[in-house]
Amino acid sequence: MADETWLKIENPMFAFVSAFVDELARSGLTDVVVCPGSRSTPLAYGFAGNSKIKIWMEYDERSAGFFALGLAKATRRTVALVCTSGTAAANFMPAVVEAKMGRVPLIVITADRPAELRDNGAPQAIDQLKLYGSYAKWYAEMPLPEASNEMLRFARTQAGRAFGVANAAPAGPVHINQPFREPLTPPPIAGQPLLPESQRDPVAWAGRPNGQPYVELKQAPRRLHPAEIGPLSLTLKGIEKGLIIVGPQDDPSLALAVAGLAKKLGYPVLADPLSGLRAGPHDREYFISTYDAFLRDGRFTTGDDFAPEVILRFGAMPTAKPLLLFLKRFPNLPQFLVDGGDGWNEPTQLAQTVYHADPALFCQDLAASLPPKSFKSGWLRGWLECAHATAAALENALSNLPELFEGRVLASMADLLPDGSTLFVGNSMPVRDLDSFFAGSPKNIRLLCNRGANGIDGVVSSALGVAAAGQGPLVLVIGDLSTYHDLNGLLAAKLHQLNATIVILNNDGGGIFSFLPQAGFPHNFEQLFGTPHGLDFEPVMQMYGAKFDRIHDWPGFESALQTALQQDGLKVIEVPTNREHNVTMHRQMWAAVYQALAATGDKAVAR
Ligand SMILES: Cc1ncc(C[n+]2csc(CCOP(=O)(O)OP(=O)(O)O)c2C)c(N)n1
Repeated sequence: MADETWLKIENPMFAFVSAFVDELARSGLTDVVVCPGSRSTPLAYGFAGNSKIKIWMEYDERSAGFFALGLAKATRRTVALVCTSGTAAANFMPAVVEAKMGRVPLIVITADRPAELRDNGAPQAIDQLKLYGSYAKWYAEMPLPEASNEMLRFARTQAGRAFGVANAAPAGPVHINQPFREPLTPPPIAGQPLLPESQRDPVAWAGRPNGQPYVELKQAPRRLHPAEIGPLSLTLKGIEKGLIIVGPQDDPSLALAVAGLAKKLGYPVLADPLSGLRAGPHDREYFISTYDAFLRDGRFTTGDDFAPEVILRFGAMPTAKPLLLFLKRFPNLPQFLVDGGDGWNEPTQLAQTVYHADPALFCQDLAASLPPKSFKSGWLRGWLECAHATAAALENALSNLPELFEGRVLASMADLLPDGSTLFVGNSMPVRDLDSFFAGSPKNIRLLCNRGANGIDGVVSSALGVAAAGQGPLVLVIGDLSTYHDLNGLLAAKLHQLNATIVILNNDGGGIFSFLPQAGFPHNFEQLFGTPHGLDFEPVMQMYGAKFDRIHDWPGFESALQTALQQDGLKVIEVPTNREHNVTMHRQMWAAVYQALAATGDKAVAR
């Protein structure tokens, strides 16, 4: 008997679990992140017995959840997560929240005690029913495993359904709670003989022929009816001063579709760093990436030259605060929001119409209904002029800085990262600096961040999950508190021999708070917000087998990053910075932009 089949055949519990796992594989699951534990033994064996699914062992459930999230993000495929009963399951919560809000497909399978060991003081037993509340897209309490024809069909159905629901737009996490009664290891359970071969329904036991899934969930693409496109197209055709805004989203086909629509409409496109629009070989002529800087200028905060008459929005709410403030200045113009995942990403309360339609198809259909536009309007030229002037001013100001600057680290990634790499950024200032300073690149550089719930937790693990996908060089730029928060996550690099470069922007505390109004109240600021820790990361990084490099000047950073990108394994580059200087230098950057805009005079006026 082959190694893998002894689990499946000898024991009803394993026949049930194997059917479930087999069905996940048939549905398309390729990766599972498993955390150690006893109650989850049948699941662990079940996955180990399936050669189509790769097991990633992770030892800390909080990190494991984020590792699975990163792997799912990178591959754009569903990843399963398995843990034992008790607080192990509770530790998946932050990643489940991020997966729900960031629309990342996960199948979370928690092992549980049977009914007689619940709510009565049995060890390692907590209430796991609907543990993740509204953060699970779908929840199923499974029965105790049973190897009848009917129950094996049920196991297959639940697996297929879990996979289908996790993937269906909006993608997200599903939760399966699976009780097991002892014994949990393979020997046949007394009193539970397997069904005689002759009575076995072949599909229930071995699945549908030719490896087909038992059940599939098919979702029709959401496409607007021509009767809706027509009037919208007519409205937009008559409006010259339009803006397209693309927030965080993950459809790689949207960039081209938006570029096509923007050309037909003659509208500039404000592209969030997480929109997938800023980097890539697609046409970026109308895409603007420097708006976080120039929207702070008076001509946008109070002037009327750039007042739009219509707004078309795609993706989640953009990262840039100046953009939010700009939008709020124009509450009564038509604002159309397109959400392919039935969501309501509209915290401004300004939308006039929310379209639940596939964004790329929406752009294509709308573009097809519009005539070609052969000239650039004054409106469009004005916006593009601001963008170009800002990009040049920032480039100049950044290269003249005498000290290390966090923003320059993010700006430099466009040049330093090779084609095909992924840049993962932490929340707090890294994602904001990415927004402000990563101007764009014709290279394929994928920009990722956990922007669903904006947590500073699990960032290291998420990035290492991306590295595990093996899709090219992975660089993580992260703050020091976020690094500290997920030190446990570093083990993944050692366990799975991952190649990754982590750049820690170490300003000894939460640098973002120095930009907030709290900084104006110095009493207790350091204690409550600045939160310095004085940690030396070097010995910790050595513990995890990382190469560590603390750099002190800009040439040192560039050469350290270039070296790191050539090396295998985990490389950590620490960039020491100062929170107060960081604020001053950001203000210098904005001042350079204001000056450059003033110098453009009439050219940067949208008429
Ligand atoms: C899990 C979690 N806890 C707390 C916060 C609140 N928070 C936002 S930014 C921040 C400071 C982050 O510091 P660091 O990672 O060093 O980045 P920096 O602010 O220096 O850019 C904190 C505590 C959060 N977003 N998520």
